[in-house]
Amino acid sequence: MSNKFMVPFLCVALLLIALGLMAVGLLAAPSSGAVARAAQDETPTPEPELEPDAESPPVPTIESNDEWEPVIEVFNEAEMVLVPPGCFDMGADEGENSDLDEKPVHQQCFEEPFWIDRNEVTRAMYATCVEDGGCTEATESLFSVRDEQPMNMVTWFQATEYCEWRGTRLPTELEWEYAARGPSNLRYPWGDTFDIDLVVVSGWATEPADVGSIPEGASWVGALDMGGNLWEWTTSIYKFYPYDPAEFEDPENTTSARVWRGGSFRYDDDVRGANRDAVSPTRVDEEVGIRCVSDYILDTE
Ligand SMILES: [Ca+2]
Ligand SMILES: [Ca+2]
Repeated sequence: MSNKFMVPFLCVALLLIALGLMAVGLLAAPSSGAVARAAQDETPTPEPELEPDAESPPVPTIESNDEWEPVIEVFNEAEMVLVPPGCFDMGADEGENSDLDEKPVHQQCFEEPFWIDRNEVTRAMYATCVEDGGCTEATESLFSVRDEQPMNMVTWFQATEYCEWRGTRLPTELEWEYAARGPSNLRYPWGDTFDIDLVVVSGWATEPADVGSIPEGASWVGALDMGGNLWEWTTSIYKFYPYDPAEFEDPENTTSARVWRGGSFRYDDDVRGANRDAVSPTRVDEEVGIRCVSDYILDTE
């Protein structure tokens, strides 16, 4: 090619390259713009998070609560605490002011760790799910109105949908009780002795407190308000013990009463870790809220 043709050829080639780069820029623009908009959004849609994954380090099995230091991680903007493997005695016997449905005490073991929400789900967290289309509007509450108060007046179905929207699930009552009491089988999340200063209960509370208001009442894994503030929905079908997941857990069952755990701002000594209550999954109540759990190693398929 002579110089006479080389100059126009190079100009055309450069023009084509420039047009090509502009086209790539235009194609890229919408996604980067979406990222920018998402960053500005005050209630961004949680991005699916697949961590912890198979790279997560093994968690030791423990034999008493004091062998464990709380581990807190944030998944999809929610704080969760790690529950290590171990065994505990589920239920409560005579002499513990227990109810008939807590007997007999029976040992249960976890071979795998799991995550549980550090706090009850707040109104703000649930509102984000509604705005995103993952949850339906709840019935209005007279007692829980602030953003950081716990979400209540939700059916078991709404609680289930909320946790699934976050990529998590409701706990079984077995998981809930282990996270509240631990291998040391504590009577209350904070210890073996009732202390009204460590829990949001009747006697001083007339409405749910903002979540996590009493850090000193944390359970052995660092979960707050496990006793009191609001009862919490579990997946478990209400039956008498011993607990057996084959009988107590059935995702296809949408009619049987489901277990609540932890007591509420209207209760006193019933904030014991072994205490159980149960109602229809369609019930809405000022006293019941949501706490989610997640497997330690998430299924990334
Ligand atoms: Ca609670
Ligand atoms: Ca009970």
